[in-house]
Amino acid sequence: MKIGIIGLPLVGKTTLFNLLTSAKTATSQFFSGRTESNVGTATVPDRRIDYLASVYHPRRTIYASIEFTDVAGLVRGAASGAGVGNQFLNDIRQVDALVHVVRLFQDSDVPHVEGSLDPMRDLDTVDTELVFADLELVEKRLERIRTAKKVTSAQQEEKGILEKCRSALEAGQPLHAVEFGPEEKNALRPYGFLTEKPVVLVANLDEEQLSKHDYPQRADLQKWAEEHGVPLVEVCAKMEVEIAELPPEERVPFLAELGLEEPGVARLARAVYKRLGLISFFTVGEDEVKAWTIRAGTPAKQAAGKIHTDIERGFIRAEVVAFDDFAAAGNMAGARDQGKVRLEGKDYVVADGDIINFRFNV
Ligand SMILES: Nc1nc2c(ncn2[C@@H]2O[C@H](COP(=O)(O)OP(=O)(O)OP(=O)(O)O)[C@@H](O)[C@H]2O)c(=O)[nH]1
Ligand SMILES: [Mg+2]
Repeated sequence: MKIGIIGLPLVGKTTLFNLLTSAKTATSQFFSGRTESNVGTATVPDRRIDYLASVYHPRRTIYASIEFTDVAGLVRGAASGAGVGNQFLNDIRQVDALVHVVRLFQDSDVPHVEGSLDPMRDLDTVDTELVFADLELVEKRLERIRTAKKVTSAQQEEKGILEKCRSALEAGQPLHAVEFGPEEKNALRPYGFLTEKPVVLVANLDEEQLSKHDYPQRADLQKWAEEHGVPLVEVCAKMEVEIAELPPEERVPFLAELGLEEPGVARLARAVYKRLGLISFFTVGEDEVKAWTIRAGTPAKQAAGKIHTDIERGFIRAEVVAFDDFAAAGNMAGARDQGKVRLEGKDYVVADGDIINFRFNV
């Protein structure tokens, strides 16, 4: 899975990126003018995998992972060239979701691009720039069709869809708010329109705000998030980077002091999974304990295809035990004795936390 990190300049995007991917990319204290993107992989923490690894002592323990791309900051007017423009957005056209970082932290050493703290305004500024960026792409494509020597019937159809996009975007409407049929959706996919992508909102707080559970416009942000079906995750990126640099056994008490039960990456990953309708199932053994990411609602046979197409093709049955049942029994033999290991057929809908052994025939 791929995720792009967006927001105004100097809101803590790269700090969050470093936190998520354990990278050490330099952060900026002034407008840097840099436009290169940072790409890195985050491991998705999962206590269930920790537990399974403690039972099996496998040679390899493989957590789910997410690839993050951290881009430059978008400023008001970026579409007309302000700041460093918006061409860098092309680096995140193919991501599955966006993490939008808004600044809440107060720090007189770090200038705010708009001169004052106002997360609702900032949210809107960035969203507006995304609309402009998509509109630019639509117009470029329409222009290409208009100037083509010969317009194919496929292009004619595409033109209709693009015009529908254009009128929505011109009205300031993001594409996720437009009704598209399944075929239209397919036709739009290769473009990677940014306003079509699911969003997770990250409020980057300072320590004081986090410990007080309060910050400017909190209620407005929560209301906005709820109305838009967008998860809101509160982090203190800078503090959490510092905590992540401590030896593992010292991290928990520091997080607890901030009122956090687990690191930001775990909370963010959960929000992303939920927003995208993703779940995990596990495969276990002495060789490997591994988490697999699938869409909720995926049938067993198709889930097997995640592991290998041979397993999907030769699918016979799935031996399934729910993680909680496994943990209550302590091991597979115990779960079996308690009758918790089920045999499921190809249409069984895999549940989050299922431990699965696929039986197949090649
Ligand atoms: N006080 C405080 N400072 C922070 C926090 N998060 C980031 N910063 C600081 O803000 C500055 C900008 O952070 P970056 O992570 O580089 O921000 P950015 O959004 O990537 O900035 P651009 O790439 O220039 O758009 C750095 O000096 C960070 O140390 C925070 O939670 N609290
Ligand atoms: Mg940055």
